[in-house]
Order: sequence, then C-alpha cells, then structure tokens
Amino acid sequence: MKTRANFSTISLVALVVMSFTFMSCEQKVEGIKIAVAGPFTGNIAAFGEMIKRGAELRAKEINAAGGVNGKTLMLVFEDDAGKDKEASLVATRIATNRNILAVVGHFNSSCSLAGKPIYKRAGIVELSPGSTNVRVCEGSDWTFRNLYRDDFQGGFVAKYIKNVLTDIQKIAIFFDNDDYGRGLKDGFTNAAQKLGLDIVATEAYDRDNTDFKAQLTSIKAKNPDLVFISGLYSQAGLIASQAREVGITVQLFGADGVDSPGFLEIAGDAADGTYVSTPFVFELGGSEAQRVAKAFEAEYGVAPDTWAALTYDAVGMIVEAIEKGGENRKAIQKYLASMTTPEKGYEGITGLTYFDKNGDCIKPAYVKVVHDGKFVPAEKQMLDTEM
Ligand code: ABU
Repeated sequence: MKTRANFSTISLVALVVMSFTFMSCEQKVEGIKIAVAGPFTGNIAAFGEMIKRGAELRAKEINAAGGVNGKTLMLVFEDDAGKDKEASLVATRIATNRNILAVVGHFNSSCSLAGKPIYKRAGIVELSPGSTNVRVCEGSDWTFRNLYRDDFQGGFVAKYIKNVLTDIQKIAIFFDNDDYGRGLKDGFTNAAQKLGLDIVATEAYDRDNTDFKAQLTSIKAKNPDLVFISGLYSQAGLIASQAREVGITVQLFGADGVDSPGFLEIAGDAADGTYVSTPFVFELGGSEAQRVAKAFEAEYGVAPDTWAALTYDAVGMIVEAIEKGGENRKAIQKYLASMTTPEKGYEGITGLTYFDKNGDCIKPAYVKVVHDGKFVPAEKQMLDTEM
C-alpha cells in the first residue's frame, strides 16, 4: 500500500512538473506567430512561391521597423498543396497551436472552405489573399478576404467583353470542376446571358488532367468568338497551347487564376494576346506599390505578382489588428470585424480593404493582357465596383 501511495505521489509530482515544463514551452514564444497557408508544393506552386515571398518581405520590413509591439514577427508556413484534404490537416495543425494568432490563407477557395469550420471552431482568423468563391466567408465570423468575389469577377469579365471586345458574340466556357472554376463559370454565365452574349459551349475539365484536346475539339466545333477559361494557370497554360494545336485561333480570356508568371512559362507563345481579369496590377498601383515592387525584385530577382501583393497586404492587416486590437485571437477577429467602412479600412498597396458583415470586401477588378510574353495592363480598364 505504502509503496503504491509513494508511486502515485511521485507520478503526480512528475505530471505537475511535466505540465509546467509544457506550459513554459508554450509560453516561451518570444515573437508574434502568424501562419501563412497556401500551395507551396504541387502543380500550382508558382502561386505559393509568390505568396511566401510577399509574406516574407512584409515580415522583414516589419521586423526591421521594430517588430510587432516590439516583438519579432515569425511566420509559420503551412503547405496545403492546393488540395482541400491537405488544407483540413493544415488547418487542424494551425488551430491547435495556441502560439499562432492568425492565418493568412488559404489561397484556393476549396482550401479556404475546408479550413473554415476548423478555424471557426478554434476561434482563429483566416484572412485569404486569393480565394474568390462566393461561399468562402459566408457563415463564419472568423473568415475574411482582401479581394473580390467570383460573382463580381464573372460579371466584370462579361461586361468587359460586351463593352470593350465588341466583336465578340459567341462564347465557349472551359472550366475547372472545383469550387473556384464552377463558381466563376456560374457568375460569368449569368452575367453574360443577361448582357445578351451567347454561350455556345460549356465544358468541364479535371485539374489532374494534362490532355484537354477532346474538350477543345468539341469547343472548336461550336465556332466560338472567344474561349473563357475558368481555372488556374497550370491547366490554362496547357489549354492555351493545346487550343492552338487543335486549330482554335480565337481570343482567350482567363480570370485571376490564370494571373501568374506560371501561365506564361507553360503556354509559351500560345499565351500571347490572352486577357485575364485580376484584383491588382502593380503598374496601376500607387507609389508605395512601386516601392514594394522594387524591394521585391531586389530581394528575389523577379517581379512580384498579384498574389505576392495581396499577401503582403494581408500580413500587414493582421499586424495592424494585433497592434491596435490586441495580442490574442479574439482581439484580432474583433478588430477586423470592426473594419466596416472606408474610414476604418486598411490602406495597402492593393488599395483600400474594408469588410461587409460576411468578411467580404469590395475592390475593383483590372484587366491584363499578354504582350510579347509578359502580362501588361490592358489598354482599356473598367474600374466600377458596382456591377
Ligand atoms: N481566385 C484565384 C484562384 C484561387 C481560388 O479562388 O480558388
């Protein structure tokens, strides 16, 4: 009996010591930790690379200026590979690490949607710099984004075609069969039909495929004036070159998922002349955007893209929320949720961000076109945020 009692006492003491050790380990964070979640590997890793660099540049500048409340800003990169199942695992890992105060991410709408209930349950903000599906922010007070939604983007592209590319009447849609591709296809179709444009073909593709010639041959048979690609650069690059191979010579138009240097690399010469809609164009940004573009190029040897810019701003927004709201998860959420007017908004390099009751924001769309192997701002822009 006595031996057992001693053993229990020793066990209890050991447990208490271990708990204190564990607690002091958890509390031993000397900096402020933010997670950045995105596709850092896999076939859309060009997005992830820009996201990582945009976040790192912002953190470097913040730390050089004294950190966050005098503490070092530490970024924890979590790779979801652009897949919803990975995103759920990543979200759980982030949510259960109490040292992480907020998440910048995810990039893919399907990943933000997969993470949403996990972040909501744990009470940690996810601020996406890339997800545009209409449902991403609905139903959670913890989810925000700093770019437009796909109902707006789809309507914008339809209106741009109607008003600017006035020779176009018959449109074929080729869409990625995921949350982003389907939602954008729906937004575009609704708006195009209201504007009197004819949708002559709607074909789906799976993101794991690399041969799109069967669907492209069906599209060609419908004789469209334009093919709208509702998907990501990795497939859009192949689609552009395979479209030319099967004899489709008409105008190609993509959306923000095609806005990546990766598209230019994969499509090669077939990219030339392609239009894309996008939430940001560096060349049309203000002086601070130009400064950041130069700093980025000096640091990484390449120009930043749209996603580097939106991530740069998203990290800045979270840091502002910590400094002005408080150093805990709930204070960050409260601060972002209070940014409901332009006056209370965040002025970043991508423009002014403030939120509606869902955590969505109203920001304009722009158009780029590929010219001589580079994205350049299209000659005609259409900057109204009301559709
Ligand atoms: N909006 C760009 C593509 C990422 C996504 O929403 O899935």
